[in-house]
Amino acid sequence: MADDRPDILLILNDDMGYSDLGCYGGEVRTPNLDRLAEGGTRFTAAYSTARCCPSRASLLTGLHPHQAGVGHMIADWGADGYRGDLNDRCVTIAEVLGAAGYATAMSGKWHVTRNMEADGPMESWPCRRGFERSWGTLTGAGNYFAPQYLTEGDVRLDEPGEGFYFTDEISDHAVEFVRSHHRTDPDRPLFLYTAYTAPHWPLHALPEDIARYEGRFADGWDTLREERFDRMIAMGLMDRRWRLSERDPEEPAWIDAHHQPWEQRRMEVYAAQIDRMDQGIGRILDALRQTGRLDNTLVIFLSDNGGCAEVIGDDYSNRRSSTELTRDGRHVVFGNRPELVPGGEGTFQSYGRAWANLSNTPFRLYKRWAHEGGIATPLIAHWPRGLAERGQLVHDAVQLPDIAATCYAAAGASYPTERAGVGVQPLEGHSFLDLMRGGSFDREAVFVEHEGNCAVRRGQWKLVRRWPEPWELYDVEGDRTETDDLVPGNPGTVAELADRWQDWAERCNVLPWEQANPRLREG
Ligand SMILES: [Ca+2]
Repeated sequence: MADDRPDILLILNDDMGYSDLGCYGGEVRTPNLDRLAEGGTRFTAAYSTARCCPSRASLLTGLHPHQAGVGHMIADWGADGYRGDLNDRCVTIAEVLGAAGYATAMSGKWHVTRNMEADGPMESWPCRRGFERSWGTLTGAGNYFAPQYLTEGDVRLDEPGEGFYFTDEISDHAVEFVRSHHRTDPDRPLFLYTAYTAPHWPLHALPEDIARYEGRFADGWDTLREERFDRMIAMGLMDRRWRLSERDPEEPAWIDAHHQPWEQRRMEVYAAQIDRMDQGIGRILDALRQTGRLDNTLVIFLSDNGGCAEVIGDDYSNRRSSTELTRDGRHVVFGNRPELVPGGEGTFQSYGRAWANLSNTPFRLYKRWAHEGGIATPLIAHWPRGLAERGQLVHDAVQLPDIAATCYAAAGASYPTERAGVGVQPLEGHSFLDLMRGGSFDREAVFVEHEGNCAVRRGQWKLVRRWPEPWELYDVEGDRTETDDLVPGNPGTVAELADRWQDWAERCNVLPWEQANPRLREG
């Protein structure tokens, strides 16, 4: 008898702002994601945990990041919440769905292990955490034309040659996983995790994609932020009562910006990186359509954190490899230098704070912080056979652990109590399938901690702090863009939410940042 459980395609991308996609009000051409949005559901209040590693650990396990052992990045800081590796008391979506009979595959970026060397421990590599097939990088960011730590299953791969562009390779491997699965085992459902590095820095894109955006950002970040916000209101993503946050006070008005042609070029390359990803997503969807599988596939798309304000300095190479070369032997030049044209493999730059401010329109702050600009992510879900609603918006707050729970509910898979004889922590997420079918959602609150930046969102309130500053309080129903701090008039609400955040932190292995971070602890 044919198995009628859905395939699940989980697509994550990297460091993209809340409103870059066309279907979230942005300038980037994303017809494939826009079609998924038209035929499915967009969430307007979905939350990540502000950075690559913790977000991925939470997404993959249905737990909060510190519970999975990846409360910060991939270094072992000597405490349970900060091991830099998925621990033995969590299970990945691939492990749970694999045990339920799914075929499992992943293409792209892993970034939840501290062990990346071929002769070291592999316990938390994709192939040891439930994926039957995997291809991609074990690490975080890197050169799109020659990424480091490329791995297929248990095997580390050689440096790629001419014609390699990482985004295309991630798409092509995902397509191949769909096609080969359908050839060999068509009746078995497939779980495919596709994790793009786009549009994380460096600004590396293909000339034909960059050309498509020539001049598109010439009006500058101030005008473009206003235009985005207007489109978001017209689309129903934003409430008319909310105010566009002020331009980042550290950045100049566009009319005062130096090096405008270079500034435009940075954003053109960034847009091209997202555009190329969308083209690849189109090819994966085509493979599912051509094999007759798309109608019964649950596709989920999201970003791992908000737009990124990090600056690449001239000395950046010292932190990684001072001898990084292009494939034809030239030195890669690091640094956001206006005399260098970004896009090709000879440069290594980022798009900078002002453009990240546009990416996160209408919100404040960026990747790393728990304000909306750091943690609000687009989230699209599409499943023609399972979800009747088309083009709807869901405004309820959801967060990363809910993705695993939703996958388990769609697959009818049960969450285990143990893994290899060790007790597994209870699932933290809640399935949002009912929410997409017009039902309600039973959640106490959304909780976040990253580098001492903390947030709790419950009902109309969000309590948030920027380490080491004090708490701020916002009414997210009346002021989602966090422009009016209500701490002074609401001491009871502040105390109650701060207590709830503290209870959550203690339950989930979160340490005070001064205590977690070895540099602060020992300094
Ligand atoms: Ca990221």
